[in-house]
Amino acid sequence: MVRKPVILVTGASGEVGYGLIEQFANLGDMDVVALDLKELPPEHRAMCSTAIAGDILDQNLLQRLISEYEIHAIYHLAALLSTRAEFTPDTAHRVNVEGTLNLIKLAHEQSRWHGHPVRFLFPSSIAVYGLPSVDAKQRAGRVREADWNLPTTMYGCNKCYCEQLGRYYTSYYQQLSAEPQSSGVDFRAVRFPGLISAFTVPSGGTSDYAAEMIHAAAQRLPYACFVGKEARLPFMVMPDAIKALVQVAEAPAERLSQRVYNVTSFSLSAAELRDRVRKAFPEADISFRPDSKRARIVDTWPADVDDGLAREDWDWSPDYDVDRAFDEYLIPAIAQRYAENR
Ligand code: AKB
Repeated sequence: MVRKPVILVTGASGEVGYGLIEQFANLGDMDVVALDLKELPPEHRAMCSTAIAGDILDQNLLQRLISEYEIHAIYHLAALLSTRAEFTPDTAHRVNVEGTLNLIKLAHEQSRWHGHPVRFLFPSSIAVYGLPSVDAKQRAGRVREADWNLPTTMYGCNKCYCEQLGRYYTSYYQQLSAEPQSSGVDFRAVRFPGLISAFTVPSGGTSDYAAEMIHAAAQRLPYACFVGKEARLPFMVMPDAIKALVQVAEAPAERLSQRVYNVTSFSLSAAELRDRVRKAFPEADISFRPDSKRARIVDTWPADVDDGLAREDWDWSPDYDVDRAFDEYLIPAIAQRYAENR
């Protein structure tokens, strides 16, 4: 039985999933198998060679993927985000950790079958960081990958552990065996800052206030921000997130000095964000009603990150700085989206 060479995208019905599937459709030279608990909407299903509604914890489904497809790359996007994971930590562990290990093992198995390394792309997060106080956060400035890996959320712990699992499978798998062999897993992770899309609104995250504020203003809905005015985070718009994943995937392995990279575009306080939204939507009713517990999570995440290694090792640079992000991508697309609905 001839197995079809494909790329597997898990969490395909999520924000990053849509963007990635569209990118591959534009590139047009890859067969994509999309996997998500939720059915893909028809327009995205049409862009994939196969769209499967299924669970990454379902061993029968994973065995089926192994027998039916020759998978050369896995974009493993399926995950419960930080706020949601705090309410269901056990489920978060199962999905975020056991699910990821299932897919890493699938990559290993696939590589054994077709004899080529399987590129495993993993969206990690600034949630792996844990700054002990707002003062420490201010002093830390642009945080490097090796600093402050002290996550304070289940999601952050999950991402941190999975980064280490990926490093282990890539470089140390079965190191005690008589003839150690490569696992065939070529793990590459980017630590995403808060992501903002013009076409989807996030759910279950703690950096979601940024997208929520913009989308609410465009719909002329009042928005009470759950963090304080001074809360600062690094952000990136969705096209740059897709660019980072595809670019690190294409980087020659010999150029990678490590397997986990910071990437970012701009850093904004919630007040600066409000000002930019108000510039586009002067009538916007934006208030600040901090949720102390969620706001504390944001206070433990860095105000900015140092993505110098990504720039050095695989020529990373975002296409959208803060001005382009708002003036050329977010505001025009979001304003049009809701104007059409009015
Ligand atoms: C979240 O808020 O959970 C995510 C993230 C920062 O990884 N958006």
